[in-house]
Amino acid sequence: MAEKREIKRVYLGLGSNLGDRVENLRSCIRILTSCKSVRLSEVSGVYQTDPVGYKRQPQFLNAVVRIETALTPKDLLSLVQKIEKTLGRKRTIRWGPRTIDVDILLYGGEEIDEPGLMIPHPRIYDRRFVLLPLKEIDPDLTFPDGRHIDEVLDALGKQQFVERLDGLSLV
Ligand code: X6L
Ligand code: MG
Ligand code: MG
Repeated sequence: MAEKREIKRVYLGLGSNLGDRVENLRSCIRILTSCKSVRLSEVSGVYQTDPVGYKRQPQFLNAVVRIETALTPKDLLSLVQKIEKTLGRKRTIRWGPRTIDVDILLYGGEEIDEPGLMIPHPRIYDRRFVLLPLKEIDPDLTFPDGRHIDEVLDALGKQQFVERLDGLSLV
């Protein structure tokens, strides 16, 4: 018998700004639900967002999903990278346009700092395009550093344009 691992609650950030953005997000979720090692438990709405980082690129659609999984952080990273590849992600310019981006935002309450794998995702605290869909799923979320999601959002202000699109469901 293989060793049993604990099941962790994990939040993934999804983003797309190339091709059929809604279909890219839906395909990503469909692949996740087809994985035996993953249970999809929540899906946020869809947010249209101004690009952050490299600004001369199309607007993004962003969303957050919550999953329960026994995969290790490294195995989960391999899985999301495989999904990005399947959905046609090409590594071109840094912070440039992509068909799909899947980021591991939070993994249980853990803090992980390994080469190529930082959890919580290092830029989670200054991105409204991540924080707003996260809050939609879990309005009482607290981060591993003990801060409540509202504290983080209040500290950030409103500088990044983020708009929730009504009537658009990913599942
Ligand atoms: C200074 C320098 C300030 C760089 C910010 C921010 C870099 C975010 C990269 C930054 C900086 C990123 C998305 C995006 C990207 C997305 C929206 C990134 C990676 N991904 N903008 N920009 N949604 N709205 O998913 O997040 S590139
Ligand atoms: Mg990424
Ligand atoms: Mg990202």
